[in-house]
Amino acid sequence: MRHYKLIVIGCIVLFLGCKSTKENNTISATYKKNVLFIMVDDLRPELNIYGQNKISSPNIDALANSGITFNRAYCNVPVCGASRASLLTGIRPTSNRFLTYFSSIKKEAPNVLNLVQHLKNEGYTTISNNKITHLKNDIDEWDQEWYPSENGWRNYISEENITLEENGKHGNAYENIDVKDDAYDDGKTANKSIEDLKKLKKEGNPFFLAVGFVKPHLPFNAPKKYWDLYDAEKIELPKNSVFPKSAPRKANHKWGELRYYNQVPKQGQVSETMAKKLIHGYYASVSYVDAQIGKVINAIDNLGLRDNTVIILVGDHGWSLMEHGLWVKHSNFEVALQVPLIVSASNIPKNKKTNSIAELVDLYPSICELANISQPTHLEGESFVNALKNPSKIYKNTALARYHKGETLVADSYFYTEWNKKGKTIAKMLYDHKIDPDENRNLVLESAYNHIVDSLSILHNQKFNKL
Ligand SMILES: [Ca+2]
Repeated sequence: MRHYKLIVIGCIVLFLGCKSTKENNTISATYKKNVLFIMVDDLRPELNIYGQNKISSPNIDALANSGITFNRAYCNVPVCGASRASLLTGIRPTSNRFLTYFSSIKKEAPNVLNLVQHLKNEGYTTISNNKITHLKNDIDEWDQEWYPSENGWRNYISEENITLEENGKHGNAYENIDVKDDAYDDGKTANKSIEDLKKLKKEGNPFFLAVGFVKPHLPFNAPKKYWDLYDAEKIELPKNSVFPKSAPRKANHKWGELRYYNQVPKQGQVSETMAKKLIHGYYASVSYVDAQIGKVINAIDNLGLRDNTVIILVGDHGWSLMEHGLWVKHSNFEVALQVPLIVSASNIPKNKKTNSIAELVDLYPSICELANISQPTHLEGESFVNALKNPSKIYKNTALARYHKGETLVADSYFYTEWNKKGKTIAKMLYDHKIDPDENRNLVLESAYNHIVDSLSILHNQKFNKL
């Protein structure tokens, strides 16, 4: 027994001694995994890995081949600022928190231990490159918060667009000119991130490198070579390009974000020519950002960092490219709620997909578990690491999302949304993705589904009333 005690004391002394030596950096760096967190603004899962085969994205495809793709990942609110604030604090949007473009972590969750602060407390070097929070300086704890320019997000290069902007207007909703990748901000962001990785490797501290690419957010500005990947004649409109008669009016919106741009009509649908140009521009922007993602991941590989780095690629919400006659995000349809989510790490399977549901609020606890650090008790999501380790098993089958008063419950194949006002339900819609994956047939209007609507409504109230 005495011998055992001596060994324990010896180990404690050795451990404490280790903590004060420089070698401990190596030990903790091995134990605490690095995280490369790639957030792509407005990237919907219209990618080859989701069986779409319309967009050229070889680097995202390669990342998926090296890890797990979530077939069913959802944002908790389809608005940039609110979605990112929820993700980075690990708490859900509610009827009075994280609702808009301007949602602020500092103002709306000032006492919540955000992910960056937590990682920093755990000894991480934390860097934000370009758009991670929507508002600049909304998290004080970054070791570095870097932006490629001070000129705002729209980042035009053509004389026509710059002149429009100088005259107080928005430029066009897209730009196709023959420039190098780093003429635009995302190319600069990739270059900066590669330089960071070189420095971070030398320093040897565990790191959280958050890289926020701003395409394919409007305007769809991408170098010509990415536009040239697509034949404009072959761009197609979605099959359901008209707002469905059975959907409630509450589900409709005016896609105001797009209407600011030059030549976009202030009301009514865009012309077919413009619709196809917008879709082409979105595809080109995704291919452009895909190339930048590839550069950063190649740097991870070339620096020998892959084994000890978790790579996460995620979008902040979905996007409508004329489905239901709608554009932009800002709706409760699945196309605005679903996000791409890929995780690659040395200790999880490769080239697999999971149908287990993930929500963006689950990222904070999942990052903690993947990085081997503690999970704060305030977190409202749950770690999806089990689904990474065993992708064929369903660990979670529900998700919650809200857009203003519209509250969506995803439960298995059902997508059920309610709008409530002063305690009364004023509109609802239900889609069953087994029979209607494009959400064109509102089952609330069909009596055969009354019992399902009733039970989903009860579950919806249970889930949302807790928030
Ligand atoms: Ca966004």
